[in-house]
Amino acid sequence: MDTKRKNQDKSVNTKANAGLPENAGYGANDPKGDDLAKDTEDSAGEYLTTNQGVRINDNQNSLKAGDRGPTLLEDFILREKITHFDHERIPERVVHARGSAAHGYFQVYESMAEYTKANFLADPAVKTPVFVRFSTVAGSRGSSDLARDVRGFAVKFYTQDGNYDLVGNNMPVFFIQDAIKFPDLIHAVKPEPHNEIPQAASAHDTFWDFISLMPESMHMIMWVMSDRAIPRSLRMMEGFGVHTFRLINGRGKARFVKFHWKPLLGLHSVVWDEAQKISGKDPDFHRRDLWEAIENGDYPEWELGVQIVEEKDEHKFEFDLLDPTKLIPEEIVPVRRIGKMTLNRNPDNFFAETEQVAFHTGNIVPGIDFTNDPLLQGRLFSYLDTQLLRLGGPNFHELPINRPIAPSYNNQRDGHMRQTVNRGQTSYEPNSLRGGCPFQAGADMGGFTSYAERIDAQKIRERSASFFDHFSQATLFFNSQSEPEQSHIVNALRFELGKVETPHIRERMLFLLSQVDKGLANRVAEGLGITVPSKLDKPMNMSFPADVDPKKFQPKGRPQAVDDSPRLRMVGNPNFPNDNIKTRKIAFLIADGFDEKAVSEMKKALLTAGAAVMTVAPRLGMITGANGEQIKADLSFLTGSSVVFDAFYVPGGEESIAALQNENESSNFLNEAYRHCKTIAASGAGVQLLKTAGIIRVSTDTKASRPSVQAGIVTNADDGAAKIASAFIKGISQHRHWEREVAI
Ligand code: HDE
Repeated sequence: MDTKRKNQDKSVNTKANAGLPENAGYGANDPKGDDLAKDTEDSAGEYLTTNQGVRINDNQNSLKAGDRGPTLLEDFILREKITHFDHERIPERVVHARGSAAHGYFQVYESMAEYTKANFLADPAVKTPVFVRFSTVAGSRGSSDLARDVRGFAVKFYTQDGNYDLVGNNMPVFFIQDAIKFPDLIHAVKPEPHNEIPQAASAHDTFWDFISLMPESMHMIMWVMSDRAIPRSLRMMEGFGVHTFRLINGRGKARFVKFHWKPLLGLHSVVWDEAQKISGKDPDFHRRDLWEAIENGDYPEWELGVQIVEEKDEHKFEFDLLDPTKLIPEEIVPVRRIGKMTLNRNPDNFFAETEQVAFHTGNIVPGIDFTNDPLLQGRLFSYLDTQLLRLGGPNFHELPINRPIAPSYNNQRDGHMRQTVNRGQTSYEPNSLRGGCPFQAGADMGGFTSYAERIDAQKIRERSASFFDHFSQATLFFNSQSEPEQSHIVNALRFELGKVETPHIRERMLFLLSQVDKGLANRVAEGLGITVPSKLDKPMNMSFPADVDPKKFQPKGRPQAVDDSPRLRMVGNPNFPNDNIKTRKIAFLIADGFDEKAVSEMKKALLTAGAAVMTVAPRLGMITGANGEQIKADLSFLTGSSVVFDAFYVPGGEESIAALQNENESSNFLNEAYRHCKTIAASGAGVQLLKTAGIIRVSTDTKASRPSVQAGIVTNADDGAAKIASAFIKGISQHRHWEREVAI
């Protein structure tokens, strides 16, 4: 790979550069006036010391009674070091434990003051610092990035009016409608409690047992079984706030809003076979990709989108806006893109930032408010509660990554690990001893006032009947997928349900799938070697009682406004034209004797188009071309792997191709690339390697010197790499050539 540039953009991300007073928020909280930038860097000190500042004279040997004698309890240096080490872990998050994060900033395109009084959405000149943590849900901290799973997409905006957290996912709906089911869902999906199997994947019998008893999960199941659950990159996935929130403007007018993040690199996934292989070859695939992109100056970007619904239209949809298992199709309420988020700085310390960051759905600022979505309401309690346990007490807001840039003044005091030295006599309000400070801020002074929603209701434990249509949007999602994506859903369900050992769980699932789409259920059933039951004879839980005819219990809602929503698919989604190859990774397969001209011509074309090129050879070290020019092999067939690349090029050079033909792994590379539907190009003698690998048939056609482009295979038996460069680039921009996939 080209030499990495340490090119992180520090110019926009500091608190001062974000248009905020230097040290805002820190002076008040930090008696020494330290800020993030001044936090300790160990290498800055000349001598090792203990935590008490005592210089250490020997860090190699513990204090012993004689050089072969027992270690002495007196050794305060050893005891301090080991004790600190013993306490270096905090409990991992109960969900979303594996995460990767980055700093950046957000800027609105034009003032949204008509809709919200949130100041960070009012002024296009303001760059609001953000910290974004992406995560998988089920796996533990050390699990693989490529599990089939939902991805967390949590954004902390450090606004001038306080921290605002938009804690979303890469899917716009959720499994359950009411927070009271969340612990059940998570217990079911995590490794089974008796043997802690499976790791980094959704559990089999327990998860599908639960799901098959919870018809409300069927829409989300369609998303989780789709390619959205195996993204190519964290930089290439959408984000969603999921719940309906409220925007409140300066005149107190409220509107409903759904939040979206639209990635400027488009929407891409890997295929399941690749996902499983990447989990072994590079379990840090997504983490590495995000880190390297930022190091290389390829800053990931997303546009913030909003779907705004007037209050008077609350009941005009065929679903309930408060139901988190439903989305508003973009064809009905278009997404307006209102600003852009850029991630431009990697964390300095994983633990201090990525691990200790504490998100909370309850962190909102004036201009944004909640709705009564019963899932959101439960989250409002859960996040603060979980941080108290995970971060050890009520002062986690003082950790640098969690500190607001807006100054915080209140009378909260003490508690574990309090950093602030609060001065003065008063810690209560109202007071007169300190002239009444700090005062309450009226709404005109930026004080937060909750939206005065009228509520006149009975206190009941019930679910609204408007939440009962569990299948219409699952059907809409499935129908809106392209053919290859539908096949991937079928295969995902065959795989996951194929791992389930209890027959009646599979049957119940097939019945639910048949309520989504009969063809889907039949295709899954075929793979499982069973048939779809026409009715259920096993008891269901409260969502689906045994004494109720299921057909009556799951009314399809009112006729859906759309029966095809192209913006729900990944292939051919009008929001994301496949028109560039920026940051894609292309492997050049070479050996001694390669054609230098072909390599340099193709490399130049790809780099100009924004892609990255890496050379893979039978061995590491310098590889010598046919005319004596040398280039470094970035990877060998042993250290590299086909699945971590987006496309492949085999340049000519008789000697190079003869060597590659002797190297089994080169054929494996190309075969996998072929099976994973990626673009492959070859020129000159390189075309022979495609024949050896069985990717193109030996035909007179490939001997001809005219270029050929077929299903993402771009060849020119003539030496001219330049002649096929643009066809190669176009092929890569298509991402995958699904026509190569065997239809099921
Ligand atoms: Fe979370 N969720 N969640 N969740 N969630 C947590 O908070 C919870 C839900 C989401 O990178 C926990 O700090 C409940 C929906 C993300 O640090 C915990 C319910 C959505 C992250 C928690 C939900 C999310 C979390 C675990 C149902 C998408 C990672 C550790 C009522 C809109 C944030 C922590 C990060 C993390 C509870 C449902 C997204 C336990 C009770 C829906 C992205 O508080």
